[in-house]
Amino acid sequence: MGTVEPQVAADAQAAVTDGFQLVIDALKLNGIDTIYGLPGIPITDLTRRAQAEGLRVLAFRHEQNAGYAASIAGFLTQKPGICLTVSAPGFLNGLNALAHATTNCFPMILISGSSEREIVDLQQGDYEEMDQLAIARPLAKAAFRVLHAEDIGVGVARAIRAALSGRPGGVYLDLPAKLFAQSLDAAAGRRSLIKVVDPAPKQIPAPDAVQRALALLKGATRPLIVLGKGAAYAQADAEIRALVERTGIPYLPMSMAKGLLPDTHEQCASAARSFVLPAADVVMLVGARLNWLLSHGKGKTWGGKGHKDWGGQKFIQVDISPQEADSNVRIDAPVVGDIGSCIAAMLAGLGNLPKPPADWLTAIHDKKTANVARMAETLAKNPSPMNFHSALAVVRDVVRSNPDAMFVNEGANALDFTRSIVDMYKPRKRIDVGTWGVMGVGMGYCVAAAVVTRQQVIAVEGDSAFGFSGMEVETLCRYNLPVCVVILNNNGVYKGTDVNPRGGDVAPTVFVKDARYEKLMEAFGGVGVYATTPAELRKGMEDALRSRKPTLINAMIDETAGTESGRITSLNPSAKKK
Ligand code: ADP
Ligand code: TZD
Repeated sequence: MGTVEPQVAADAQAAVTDGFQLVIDALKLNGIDTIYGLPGIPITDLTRRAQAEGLRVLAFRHEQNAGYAASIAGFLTQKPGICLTVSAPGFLNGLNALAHATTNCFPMILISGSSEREIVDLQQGDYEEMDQLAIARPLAKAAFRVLHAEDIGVGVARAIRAALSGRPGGVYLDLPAKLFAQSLDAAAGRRSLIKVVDPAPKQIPAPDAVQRALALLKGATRPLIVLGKGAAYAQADAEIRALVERTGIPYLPMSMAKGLLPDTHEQCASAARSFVLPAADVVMLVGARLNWLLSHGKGKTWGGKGHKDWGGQKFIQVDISPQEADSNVRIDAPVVGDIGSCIAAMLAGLGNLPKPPADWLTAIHDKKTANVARMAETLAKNPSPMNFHSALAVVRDVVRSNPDAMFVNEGANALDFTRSIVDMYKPRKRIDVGTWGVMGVGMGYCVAAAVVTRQQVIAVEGDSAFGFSGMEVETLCRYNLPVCVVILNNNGVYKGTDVNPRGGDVAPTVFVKDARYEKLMEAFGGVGVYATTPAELRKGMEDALRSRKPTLINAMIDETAGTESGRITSLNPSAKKK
């Protein structure tokens, strides 16, 4: 498609508008300023014209990464992240991220161009023919198609409202090719647009639900608060901090809730997780689901006898979704509403709640102290070759000195060790594999984190994890983003030591040994660093943060380090048999 820029200016004054223009106008009217996408038929001109109209259009090398960027932009901003793709294959590439957004409760809109409806529906073999709406629907919170230019305003408004209201999620918006060229009287076009009013209305909890929860807390002798990424998303940081500090209840942050209060906070029980979960008598979940990441609220993790047995805890669950309670175990006090309103209501009703009994706090404190001391010993070692711990001791220091930096993390061991070793100090700094434990979010997240927050970004990546989005280092360089990628390179998936007993091909978990990932970054003008010692890693990271140049540090670590599947070996059927 040829460039249409002169046309843009002409149309601005003209009495007619078209589908392209109305999509852009509808997004702008609703405060959307960034599109993450990949051009091609039929949306190439949409990307050009959006850019000409002042939207930031970030083009990726693969739609999946654009989609992950959009999803995390939604999490960070409470505005739906927009991913724009071409039809069929581009749409399918973006679909993974759409499902990811829905699963993780991130607001996102996947907008895909699609082929001619008449041909698609008769299955006559159109260019990139696919019934995209039907395919997206089960993976999205909502899915819409717009056939007429005068309905674009409604379509965009419905997509925004669906993505943001209640439990946020991924929304699909199907825009057939024909739509873009349709023209419409400009005044009628303007009238057809909708500026969404109050897209995520406050949901005030019922007073009796709040009372029920407070009564449970009052009767608790070993209370615990679990903060999830819903709490981070809600941006109710002051209320959450006030509740934790006024009640004096120990809290456990889930991975992406780390930093909501600093991980170094005296009430943080992360370093005593395996002690507090089974020992607690009343657990208040705030924006966290009792899914696999919390062992479904039962079993040995929670002090149950067998793997499906209830541990005896009473649960309070603060969540915007009324359907979430009882999904795994009985919830004694569901508090349904948005977290800001729920926590504010609880604070208002708190009265003079006594602090938790001293023996509970002392027991946690002692466990923490012992575990932290043990970890400090491990971190102080300086083995050769470098291992996860000696490398992450460096990362921990650098993050402590740069608490505003965004932090992206994926891998198996590279994820689990990092989560427990690297403290977060501020809300919504840590973004990672989320509810699915998915590999591939890395570079997409880096782009969005840099663009949305304008802060430095540090990414700690397993070598396998990095590979899923590695080509986007070109994107980092193209937009000159201040991203420092650290690959903890142990030559394979989990580790690099598997051997094929029959000889021939290497084992499925093994990669090229000593792969020089840093050269990938150099190929596009960024800085590559090959680091074999903690000192080299530290220098590489500090230089990257100082220069703000896209940097990739290939941190070579012991290929025997790590365990199969990291900390979730128990979920791995073959490992279980062993
Ligand atoms: P984690 O993985 O950190 O444990 P989950 O993704 O399992 O967190 O849970 C997040 C929960 O937060 C979801 O159940 C979702 O409905 C809820 N949630 C998201 N946003 C809000 C909000 N603004 N107010 C209340 N609950 C929210
Ligand atoms: N594919 C996708 C999309 N997500 C996944 N989670 C996996 C495959 C399976 N998988 C994991 O769960 S972790 C992982 C894979 C392939 C990579 C682990 O290796 P790594 O990290 O190099 O990234 P460590 O530090 O060596 O464990």
